[in-house]
Amino acid sequence: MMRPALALLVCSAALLADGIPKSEYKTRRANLRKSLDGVMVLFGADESEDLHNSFSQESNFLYLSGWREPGAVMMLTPQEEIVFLPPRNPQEENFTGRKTLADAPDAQEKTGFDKVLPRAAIESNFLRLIESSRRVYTLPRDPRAQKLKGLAALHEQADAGPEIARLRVIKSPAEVSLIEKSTEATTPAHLAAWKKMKPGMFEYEIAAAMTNVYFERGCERNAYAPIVGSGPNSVILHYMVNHRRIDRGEVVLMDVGAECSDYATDVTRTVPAGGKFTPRQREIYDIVLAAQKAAIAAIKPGVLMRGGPGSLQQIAYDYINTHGKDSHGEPLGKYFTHGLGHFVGLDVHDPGDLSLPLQAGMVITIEPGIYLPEENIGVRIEDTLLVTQDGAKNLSGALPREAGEIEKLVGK
Ligand SMILES: [Mn+2]
Repeated sequence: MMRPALALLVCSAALLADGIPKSEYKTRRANLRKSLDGVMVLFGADESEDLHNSFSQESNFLYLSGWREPGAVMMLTPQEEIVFLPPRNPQEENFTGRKTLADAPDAQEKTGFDKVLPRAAIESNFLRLIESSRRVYTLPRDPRAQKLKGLAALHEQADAGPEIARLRVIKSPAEVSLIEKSTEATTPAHLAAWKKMKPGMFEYEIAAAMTNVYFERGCERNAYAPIVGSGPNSVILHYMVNHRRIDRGEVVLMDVGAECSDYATDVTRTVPAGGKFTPRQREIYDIVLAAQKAAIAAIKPGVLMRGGPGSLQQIAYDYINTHGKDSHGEPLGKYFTHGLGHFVGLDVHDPGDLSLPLQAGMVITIEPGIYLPEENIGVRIEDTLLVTQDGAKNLSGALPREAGEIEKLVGK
């Protein structure tokens, strides 16, 4: 009696290994192909000898195919879609395992492409497809596209990136749940760090305590190198060395997020190392928090992230610039030294045009900060949010932000 149920379970797990149904990839390609005026060529990531990082598929390629084997190439036109797979390389397979071949009987089913050809057929198919095309779309920074572009010297050259980003900025329900999964694994990571935090610990110990939590929950990567900056390091925006010993009386800024099933999240909190903010730290903290709340409250479709009055960036900046002073009595706006946020998805800094009005289905961060090098105080508070029809859903909202709540949890 057990067997049929078990078989069903195994089968659905295989189809939905990453949570995105195969049919969704096909729909994404169909939507992209409709907007093309020519042929798009995309190169997937190649097998690399870099032992520092595990194989990671190029994110546009992954978005359009879900394909996780190295060395693939795709060509898309309004009429056709083809994926090209590399030939067998026994030497490489020794190290990294068997790969799917273009003539494998299940190649179509596995890739989701009706046409699967060997890489040797790239040039002939490209020449065939450009005959009836006006434009050739490639990722301009990809050196592997140069040779094909040379074969289409008289065609108009276009950047594939923005075309794909137009789709990538709006997340499907399946994508939102994967970002939620990464975020839900990141929340307890931050809480674990607060619990463990005490003066005398090293930044890397805190980073390890955090990443352990989400790796144990099945997340395969950090969404970005963990940032744990104490005292003077809290004012360095992308501090990733994590080698300093945390001192009493300092703030510790933790910008740490998981990547689970290829989707990132991005969460920052700043806490007092000894469990209690000094009055000055608390003053700065509360200004950053209020600026973040003001920006989040203003999120809705149609609002601008940046550029112009009424934009979220302006709302956060204005709050910071009209509250508190630096040690010279000057306003604090100039210490908010970076953008208010960015898109999050397959990449932690997901592509997309941040100057366009927000739309429901976008996932963004809101991360104001104040960095005062003269006082060794850096505070950033960052959440990952889904833009909804009438506002926003804070996906990392389960992680406390109020100074009083944080103080109750640090070192306990
Ligand atoms: Mn961020």
